[in-house]
Amino acid sequence: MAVATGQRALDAIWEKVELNERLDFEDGLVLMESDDLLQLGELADEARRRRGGTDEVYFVQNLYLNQTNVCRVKCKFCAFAVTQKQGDAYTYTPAEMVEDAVAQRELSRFTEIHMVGGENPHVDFEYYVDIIRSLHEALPDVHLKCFTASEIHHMTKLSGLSHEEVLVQLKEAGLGSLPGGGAEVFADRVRRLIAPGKEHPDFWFHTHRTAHGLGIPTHCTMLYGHVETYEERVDHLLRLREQQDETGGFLAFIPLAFHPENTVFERRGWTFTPGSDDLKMIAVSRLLLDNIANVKAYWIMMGLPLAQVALHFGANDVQGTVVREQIFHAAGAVTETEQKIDELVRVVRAAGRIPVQRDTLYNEVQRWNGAVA
Ligand code: V47
Repeated sequence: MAVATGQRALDAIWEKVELNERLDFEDGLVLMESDDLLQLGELADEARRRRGGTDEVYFVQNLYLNQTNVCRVKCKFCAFAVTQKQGDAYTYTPAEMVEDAVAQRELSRFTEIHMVGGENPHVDFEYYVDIIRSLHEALPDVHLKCFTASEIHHMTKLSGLSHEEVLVQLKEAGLGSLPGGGAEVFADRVRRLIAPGKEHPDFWFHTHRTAHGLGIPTHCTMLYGHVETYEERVDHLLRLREQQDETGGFLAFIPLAFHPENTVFERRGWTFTPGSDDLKMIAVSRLLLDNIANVKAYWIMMGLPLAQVALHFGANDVQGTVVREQIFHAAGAVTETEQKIDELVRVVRAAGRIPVQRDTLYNEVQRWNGAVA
């Protein structure tokens, strides 16, 4: 009986998808609670195509940098952050960041620097502006996608400036867009359990709304697979959808699967998310976020084989070449830290899709048509 009810509910969602009707909270819950993974994938792929999606799958040639791992917030999910006193603490100067990035550019023609870091209380706002200005001067044709909304909020505390003033100064120095981190799960209950020292989610929205108003596009994320309920996941996605209706500035959504190693949750017995949950998150995100064009299957987090499957569950982007990744690897990721373009192309083609290298703003850089070699 429960299965029939579940199927009837899914049938009603199929109808809505075919009519391009918006799904609601209850629909989201039905999808989250369904164990019919293949049907979820089919539904999500159908929704993607009905909204204009094609066989193209995007990736960007990028370089990951972390300016500091020193952080004042003790988020319980984080294995990356340290205090200033710990032996492995680092805070790079703007000159060191430039030297590193320029040396890396000799090795790969990345078009984007993706940079996030801890909320370091021992630097001032000028430090962040300097990094952006120096990187922009050294590599003017590279898009700087830097600093989560939490870091922007931290800069308002360091400087006494408003979020708008901080973003204006960073944009003038060369900032191109914001990554989507810091969102975690918006529900107050979850926030209190996993990140009690972090700012209220209202600030995350305020930062993104302000950025969009200034013409700075952003990304959005959700960190799932810890203490959150399905209701809280759906609520998170619908809050993002509402924001996107208002401002339209989100380029992509990236579901981030919780990695427990070296966190307090590991000691409490938490394990990695099952692949079925990762695929479900991709599918439900695609179905609910009808106004965000791109959903990323982040290979760093799920590995390339599952990312390939995710391309049939509503994802249309595999993020990028990355080169160095520290946040997920500190928490137990066993994926590579870099993929060459050739490998991303092979993986996308093997999934039956057309690889397209994009820039940060989803302009095409290069495409690979034709049959798999
Ligand atoms: O906010 C931290 C997450 C985020 C863990 O915008 C963890 O394209 C899982 O912003 N397990 C920072 N997740 C990374 C980030 C990001 C990553 C990829 C793509 C984009 C984008 C942005 O990483 C944090 C937090 O949500 N995180 N620790 C962990 N143990």
